[in-house]
Amino acid sequence: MPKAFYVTTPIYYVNDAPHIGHAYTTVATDFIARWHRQRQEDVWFLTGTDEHGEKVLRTAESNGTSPRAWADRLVETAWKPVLRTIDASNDDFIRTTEDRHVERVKEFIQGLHDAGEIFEGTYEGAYCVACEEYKQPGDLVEGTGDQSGLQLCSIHGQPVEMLAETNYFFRMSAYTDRLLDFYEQNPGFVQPESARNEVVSFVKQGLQDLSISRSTFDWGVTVPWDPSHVIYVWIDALLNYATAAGYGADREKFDKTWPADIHFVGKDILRFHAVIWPAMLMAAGLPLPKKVFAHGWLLVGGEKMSKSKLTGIAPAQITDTFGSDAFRYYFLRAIAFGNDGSFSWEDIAARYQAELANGLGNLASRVTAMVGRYFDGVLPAPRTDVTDAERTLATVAAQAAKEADAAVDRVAPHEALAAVWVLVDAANGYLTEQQPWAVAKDESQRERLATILYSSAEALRALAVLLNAAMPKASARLWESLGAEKALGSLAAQPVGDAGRWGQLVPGTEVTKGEALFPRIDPDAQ
Ligand code: ME8
Repeated sequence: MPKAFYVTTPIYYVNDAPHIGHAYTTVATDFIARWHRQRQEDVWFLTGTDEHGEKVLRTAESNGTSPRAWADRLVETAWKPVLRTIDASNDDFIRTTEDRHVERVKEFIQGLHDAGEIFEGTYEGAYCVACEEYKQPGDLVEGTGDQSGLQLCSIHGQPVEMLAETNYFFRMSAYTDRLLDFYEQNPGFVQPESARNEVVSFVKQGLQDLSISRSTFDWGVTVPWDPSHVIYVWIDALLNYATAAGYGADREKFDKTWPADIHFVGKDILRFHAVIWPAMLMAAGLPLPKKVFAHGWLLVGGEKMSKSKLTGIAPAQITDTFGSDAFRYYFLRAIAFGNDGSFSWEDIAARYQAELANGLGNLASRVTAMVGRYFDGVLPAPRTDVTDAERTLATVAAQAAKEADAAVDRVAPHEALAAVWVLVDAANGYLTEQQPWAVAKDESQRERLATILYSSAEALRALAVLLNAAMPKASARLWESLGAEKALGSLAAQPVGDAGRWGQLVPGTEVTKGEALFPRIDPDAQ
């Protein structure tokens, strides 16, 4: 049985509603999932919510409700709907409060206990509730102003709390060398390079044992051998990737999906995924994920978005104006994946106008309108007068397909889209040079006109296939307007590796202009 290509997003905390930072990770994961499906691979794409722990508990309490009721509300009114807003094609959605997760987490932890990987001990240290993590002195900064004299978490800028607890610990220190060997033998495990370097130098300092239970509150998975403790939320959360894949419950599904091919995460949670998670899996004797990719921060006004600072933007604020395709395109194209990137309304509006409306949209409407006007909406056959201009366009299409596919293997969506845009620009340039509207005036040039329009339609066909992962709605509409469904089958069934093969559209097919792919935006709407 061939293994499915398995990709994940983090499971997000339900303490608040999603903003564009969360949507960014999910869109990138979705793009990679859809691209692999377009390669005709079997893909399994998981997302979900992280519902236990002190952070969610405190939020629920301050809203005068139970954590369970709070989580139910946020999942149904915010986290699941946002997936539709951004057109995510996830195959499953896991909640850490579901039985299928809770029961398997208990079994996993019991297994580590039975294997002697867990011991009882005490720990005293600085805890950041926003991170749900004990902090090392190097992770803290001195407060200033109102907060002077306080130690702050360097990620959240909030004061840490001193905690002292008798807890259960995982012997993570025993995994320092094994992890370093693993990173050495699997140089692509942590990406990008900067993230890998950070992880390796962190582990080289030597790992401490990890506190994996809490006894000061009870919102979590009960420790099976000691019901007065709940399992530390991060241990519980990381296991979602296994429990959703059928670990301990569905052997066939687990064998088909495990291990994950890429865990997509933001750089804030890199260490959990690249250090703690593989150590847990080593202790349990399970195969390790193939890759953890940590992307950068999405910045608004130069700062990391934060709900508390009110810089958090809900995805629907953007999709209501620009649509989900433009949302996806913008974040995938404008930010070099792995680096920090800034969002601004001016930037998305400018790209929408230049690249989507004027670039791709205009190309599609010009070509389909001319087939309508000059050939009664029936795709003409190319003739024998093929020139270098057509040959060049065909070569550009083949090159775009090849380069985009290679960029996806490097987990570089921005490079994949840049490669595809070379074809958008080339096709627009081809029309400008060939001037089919002028050629149409000369009745003796009907054959030339047929060749130009067939070739332009072929570029659009290739674009529909190559853009389906980034902009599924626009690509489906383009496919429909080319009449390609009848002649070539569904868009989903077009292998991406074949997108650049020239001459697939069948002459005689009905072509329709349809609505603009990217309509003009009312400048006052933002
Ligand atoms: O950490 N820029 O959940 P979380 C880019 N439950 N990405 C951002 C972002 C920003 N400004 N803000 C958030 C958790 N993200 C845990 C995960 S996984 C087993 C458990 C994205 O709700 C980014 O992917 O705090 C980041 O890692 C994630 O949201 C954190 O989501």
